[in-house]
Amino acid sequence: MQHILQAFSLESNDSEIQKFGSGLINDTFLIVAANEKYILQKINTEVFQNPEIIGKNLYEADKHLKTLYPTYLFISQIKTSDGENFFVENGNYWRLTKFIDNSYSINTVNEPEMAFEAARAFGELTVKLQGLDLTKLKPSIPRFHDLSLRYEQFKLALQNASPALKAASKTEIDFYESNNGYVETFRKIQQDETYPNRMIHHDTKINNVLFDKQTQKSLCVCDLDTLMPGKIISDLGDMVRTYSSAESEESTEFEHVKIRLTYIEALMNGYLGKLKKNLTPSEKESLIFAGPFMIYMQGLRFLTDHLNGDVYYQISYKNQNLNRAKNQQALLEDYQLNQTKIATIIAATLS
Ligand code: NDG
Repeated sequence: MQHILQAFSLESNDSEIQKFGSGLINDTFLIVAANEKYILQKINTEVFQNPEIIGKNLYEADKHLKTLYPTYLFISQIKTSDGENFFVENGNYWRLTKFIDNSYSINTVNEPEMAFEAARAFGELTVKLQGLDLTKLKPSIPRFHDLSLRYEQFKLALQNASPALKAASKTEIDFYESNNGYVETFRKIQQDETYPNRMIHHDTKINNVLFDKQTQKSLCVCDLDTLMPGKIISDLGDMVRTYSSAESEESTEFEHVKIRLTYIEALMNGYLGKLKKNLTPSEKESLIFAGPFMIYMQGLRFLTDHLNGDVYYQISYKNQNLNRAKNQQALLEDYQLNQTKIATIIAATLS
């Protein structure tokens, strides 16, 4: 790997390289060279078929932030000695960034304060990127959070799956089909001209936030490959999905998969505290839909992958994607039971 480091003008004689993190998409390494720490990543080009788009989106976001908010911590791409965002070799795209000192990340949210901090960080990113010319940017994954597309993919998987596989997941198929009213709600938002696109992170899970070792406050967000124009329901919804659940999406203790209202309150306070002044009436109206939108879409994606024979999400045991779909179903059912209380929390946060 030494020549890769050299491409980024890193002194490689005394460098150390080790695998880093728990991400499932890209390959990530921690580099120590000349007493500085860096993160080197090989982009997964199955998922990101045009990495140059990531490079361009991050470059534009970085330029905007550096101009308007010079002290805001944003993880910049380090250019190669040829001035490129990636070192490309044999179709592999390598990207280098600085490692953020004094930071740590967590994999589960066990205190409402962490949910507040993380949500604040994602809200701040979107608020600070307001004003960036979105017409310069393209999606790094086209139609990534387009629920209509995800529903079409589910229908296609149903057509192609064997009768035995379908019979064994009939309860889940029925659940996701009978809740397809969410697809219609999404379509209305998509067609609403008063509903803006903003710069959205699109993967707001907790381990994409770096916390300060001393203060436990959020320092910055990371894993910026899906930072692209989108709707706020994507980021808010994925926080509801992953911070408010009492169990991770891998849990098979479905009876414990429940919404924790104190975490909803904390994350709403964190996110809307940053953004509420900027929201349009149509966005405010959609906040209650954010959680179900993302829970439903994620469950649908897991079930679709199960029906397709587990081609997208890595599995370590048979029926894991079906279990993930069941887990999301349990969470969505509990959200539906708590919807009135959640609406009250949102209204209080907005007031
Ligand atoms: C992956 C997905 C993300 C999803 C998560 C669920 C991509 C690029 O898995 O959308 O929410 O665990 O498909 N990312 O990170």
